[in-house]
Amino acid sequence: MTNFHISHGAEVAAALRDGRPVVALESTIVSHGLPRPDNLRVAREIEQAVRAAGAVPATIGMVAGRLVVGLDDEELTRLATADGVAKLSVRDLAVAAATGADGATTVAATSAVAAAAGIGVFATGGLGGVHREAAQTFDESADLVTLARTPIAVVCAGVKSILDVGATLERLETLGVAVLGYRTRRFPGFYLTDAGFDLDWSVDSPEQVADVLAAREQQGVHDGGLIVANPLPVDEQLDPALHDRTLAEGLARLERDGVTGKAVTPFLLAHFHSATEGASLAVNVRIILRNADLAARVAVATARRRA
Ligand code: PSU
Ligand code: MN
Repeated sequence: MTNFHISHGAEVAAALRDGRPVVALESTIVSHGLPRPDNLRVAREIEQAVRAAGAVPATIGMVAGRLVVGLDDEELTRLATADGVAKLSVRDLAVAAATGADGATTVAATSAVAAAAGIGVFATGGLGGVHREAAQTFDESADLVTLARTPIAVVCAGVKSILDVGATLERLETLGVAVLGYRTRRFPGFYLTDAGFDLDWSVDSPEQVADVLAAREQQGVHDGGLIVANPLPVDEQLDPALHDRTLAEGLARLERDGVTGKAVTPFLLAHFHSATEGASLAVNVRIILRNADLAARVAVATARRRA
């Protein structure tokens, strides 16, 4: 019978066996979220940022039907450069494996696979969420429902303003996903430091996030995700006027071109990257590297607690 088990990169397998800190990373950001050719360079820089902070990076993706936790450089290059890499959410994983596809995992799929592999911390840029017009389209990212049932801490810079941020926060509350601001009580808006909404909780250090994770385990109430929202400093955010202009234009194009379903998010991200002539890319990279660093420090603090 064909073997559909998860494959582990050698370094990730050794780290998990020895209880050393590991940080999961997603591949949709690489294949569908960042423009080529920068995407491959950035994917490597993210892994480097995790290493620099003392953890082992485990980028997750699917290569010819093989679900890999800890892609090697050749596999990462393939997902960054090949044509026809599918965007895989949780529901797609088994179908893609059975049909031998190449695929990049979203936040939802990466979280589910990471948790199954025993990884408790995940770094990304922005989460998916409730899209604008969702009352008509029902377009809500599977990231939200997946985080409701997946025990993992996700370090991100909130959600992009391409989404309905208020509705996304309401859904996270309903779904039982805790949202902690990292040194802030305001929910970040990815390119923007502040998306305009208050948070109930703020944590000040990686150790405090590790305490929250330990408390959940000791309480026995830990089947869901935990979001650590890490904002960019104000002086590093995208110029708000440029942001607002680009967003309005992107939403108009979306409607004009009739883009729907899983193509919506990559379409809007690509619009930002081309319309801002690289400004949004630079901000995006900065966000991911900061999140990779913080996630690695959370993983280190968690591993120390367990040692
Ligand atoms: N938001 C971003 N950048 C991204 C994504 C979201 O700011 O690259 C990607 C993530 O992989 C996320 C996915 O899980 O898009 C959400 O897509 P959808 O809205 O189709 O669920
Ligand atoms: Mn969607």
